[in-house]
Amino acid sequence: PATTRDRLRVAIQKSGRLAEPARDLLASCGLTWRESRDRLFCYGESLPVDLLLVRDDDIPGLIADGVCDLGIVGRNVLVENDLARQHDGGTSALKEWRQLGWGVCRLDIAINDDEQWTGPEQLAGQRIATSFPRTLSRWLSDKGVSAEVVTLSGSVEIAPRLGQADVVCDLVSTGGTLAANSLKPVETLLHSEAVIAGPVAALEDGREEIADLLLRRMDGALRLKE
Ligand code: PRT
Ligand code: ZN
Repeated sequence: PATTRDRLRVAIQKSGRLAEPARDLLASCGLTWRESRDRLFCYGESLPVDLLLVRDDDIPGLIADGVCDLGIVGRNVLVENDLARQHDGGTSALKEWRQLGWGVCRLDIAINDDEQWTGPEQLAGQRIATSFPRTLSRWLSDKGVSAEVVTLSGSVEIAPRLGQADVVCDLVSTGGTLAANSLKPVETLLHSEAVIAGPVAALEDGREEIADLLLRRMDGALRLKE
């Protein structure tokens, strides 16, 4: 990095499922902050820890590029980005520093609920809609199955009804959304939860010390919740 940075920068989701629990967790570590007018940046007052409020999909890239030091993100997003990076010839730049135990969900294959499931080979030649193409492709190649991956950014569960796909690969928590779309889960590709993502390498310019302090407090806060 061209410039030194002596404050820790943590990326969290601006709005969505992980936004509030992430802020609650940081607040339980004694963090207070001042929000910028545009609500994209929070300046840490009680500790030298600033927050960047972004889309969850942007979090791995921000850490990999060194713009942020840590992030709170679903494992599903971290894995997908990591596979994309490997696909582009890069190496894994990120790892999970902590598992947070909330934001729990699965990445599942789901088929029409009136169909029988005999196993992954049944997917051969089928069109599978997903927002996680790399994770799905890796799973398919692990299973030795050749299928067509249809990448959609949202509303994956209605793709079969729209004729865009035969099968879906989507995040599931209660299963209510699948059921409402006459789909049933048949295989799990990934068990996910919110994690603290950070670089594989150590932080620089004294930020490692701040991160240690924050993570120690976080461990305390997470233990209290158990
Ligand atoms: O705007 P931004 O890009 O930041 O947000 P997003 O829309 O991409 O993400 P968001 O807020 O929906 O989810 C953030 C993270 O929450 C995900 O990456 C997961 O790690 C985690 N998570 C946990 C979930 C779910 N549970 C979940 N159920 N993410 C999405 N869902 C969706 C799922 O895609 C499906 O549409 O909820 C529906 C299924 O829920 P059930 O309960 O009916 O099974
Ligand atoms: Zn997203």
